[in-house]
This record gives sequence, structure tokens and C-alpha cells, in this order.
Amino acid sequence: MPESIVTLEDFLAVGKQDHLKDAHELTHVLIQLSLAAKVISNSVRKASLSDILGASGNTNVHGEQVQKLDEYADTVIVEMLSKGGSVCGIASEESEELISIPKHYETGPYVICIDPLDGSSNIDVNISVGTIFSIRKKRSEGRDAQLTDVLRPGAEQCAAGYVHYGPSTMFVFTSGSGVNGFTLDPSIDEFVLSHPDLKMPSPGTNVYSVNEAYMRKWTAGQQKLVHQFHGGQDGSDSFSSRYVGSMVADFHRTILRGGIFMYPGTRDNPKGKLRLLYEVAPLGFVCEQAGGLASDGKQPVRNIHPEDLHQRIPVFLGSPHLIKLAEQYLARN
Ligand code: AHM
Ligand code: MG
Repeated sequence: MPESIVTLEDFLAVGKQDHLKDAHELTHVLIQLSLAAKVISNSVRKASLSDILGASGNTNVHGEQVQKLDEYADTVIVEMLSKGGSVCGIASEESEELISIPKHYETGPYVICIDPLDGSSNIDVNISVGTIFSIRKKRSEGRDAQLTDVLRPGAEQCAAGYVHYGPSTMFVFTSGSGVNGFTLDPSIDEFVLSHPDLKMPSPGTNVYSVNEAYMRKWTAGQQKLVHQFHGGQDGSDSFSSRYVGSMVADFHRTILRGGIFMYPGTRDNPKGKLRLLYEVAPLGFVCEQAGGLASDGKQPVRNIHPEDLHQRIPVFLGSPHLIKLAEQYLARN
């Protein structure tokens, strides 16, 4: 392999991130996640050719229809992490309770929160989907992770990231010292460093990303914020709008180009849709490490103390000046 190519395994082994040098088990978790990502990527790529598209017939803890690929991705990640020996518990969007590691496997110090296949309602129409992960260190005594190990603020994450199954598959993560992105090279089946030390451009593009169909249900502050993005009466400051409806894809564009991604609450449902532990906190960590801000509209999401595994929270991710603008509008109205 040419020397100029840096695979994810090289990157983690060489310990380019100093604080990871001694954290063998953390690097092991990241490798296990990247292996799971390759397996899921293969299935996503040929989904239309196999019998894996469509609903599984089950509903999840959120009352949402589960897609066959949701279940498959969940199984792949949970099995990969369970047998890896570095993990002591897993919280998944697909499981109501914290998942314990079977007794015949070793456990390790890390507890993982995952959204195995985010945006899966898009899969049948061949639109990008993603996997989101968040890694914390266990604080309790004993072999198995306890709920108290998971219900910790995002500020305590050791590492977090996502896999973007788009035109190419990317593995993007932070372990607290910047963000690095790796693109899956199908010819060698390796994630190769393609986006070293990824930083959100400043000021970045004027793009806002939100499901505007909910506008009539928003608070006045949220409505006025988006009116501001539509441009003043003289047409100044107008923005473009982009909304895939797959958070990983919308977020990936936001950290590469700048702009703002929002999933606000509504008057009837102030907490919105997205889940704190395995969607908002991890992408918030990545966002801040890339130079952006991550807010619930009032405060940084990293400071929020989760109360339950599947807690929802409004979210604003992106360029610092736009997140501050959103907070100002929401505070006034
Ligand atoms: P999911 O975890 O059930 O896939 O739901 C999360 C997805 C996000 O990817 C996306 O940002 C959001 O739901 C879109 O929701 P909506 O269709 O309400 O705009
Ligand atoms: Mg999701």
C-alpha cells in the first residue's frame, strides 16, 4: 500500500492523537465500529437487490415502524461490540433497555450509545443514511454497565462520530482532539484518511436545514428566525435551504460547508424528535470539535444531563454565529 495512504487502523495505531496512545481499548472500540460500518455499508449498497428493503413489521420503543435494515444494522453493531471485549453495555435506539454483554464474552471499560441506522425511512428511496455512535467510560463498579453510566452529560464522552452511507461511505469521529474523516475505498476495503483535522469553514455558507413543513407548529421565535433566513424586506442576507431528512447527511454537509441544522421543538411537542444520547450529544461533540456550536436553543447540549435513555431534545448544530443568532431569537420569543 503506498505510504501516502493512511488507513483508520494506521491512524489509530500510530497514535497521531496523543491522548489515544494508551487507550488501546478505545481504539479497539473504534476499529470494531468501523468493521460493523463496512458490513452495514455492503448491505446498504446492494439493498435493492436483496430482500432487505422495507418494514420488518415491528415497531420500536418510539412507536416507529422498524425497517429490516434497522434491525440488521443493530444486530451487526451489537454483536461486533459484544464479542470485542472492550465494551460493558450498549444503549441502542432499537432497544428499550440498556443491552448487557452476554456472560460468555469478556467486557471492557466502555459503554456505547448507538443509532444503528439513522434516517432509515429514506432507505427504500436510495437516499443517504447513517450510523451515529457515542462512547463513554464506565464509572460504576462491577462487570456490567449500569444506567447511571449512560445517563451522563455529553461533555463526558470519550469519543463520538458517525458513518455516512452516501455516494461514498465515510467514517468521521472525534476523540476530543479534532475531527478526522475517513472514506471507504472499496478496492481495498479500508477506511482511508480523506478529511484530516476537519474544520467547519468560517463564516461558511448561508444554508439552513430544517423541516419547514412544521412551521405553523413552531414557537414565534423559531418562526421569526426562519423568516430572517428568508431575507430582509430588501432581500438582504437571504439563505439557501437544504434538507435531506437524514440527520447524518444534513449534519455532514453542515460541518463541511457551514450553515445551521435545526430540529426544533413545536408548541405541542417542545422536545422535538431527535434523541439526546445517541443522536444529539455525539453529533454535538463532533460539531464543537470541528469549530461549530451545538445547542438545544438555550445552552450547549454537552451540559445537559440525560434523564432517560430515549430522551428527546431540540437541536441546533452548525456555524457559531448562526447558533448564537438562533439562541437570541428563541430567547426573545
Ligand atoms: P430515525 O432515527 O427514526 O431515523 O429519525 C431520525 C431522523 C433524522 O435522521 C432526521 O433528521 C429526522 O428524523 C427527520 O425527521 P422529519 O421527517 O420529521 O423531518
Ligand atoms: Mg435516528
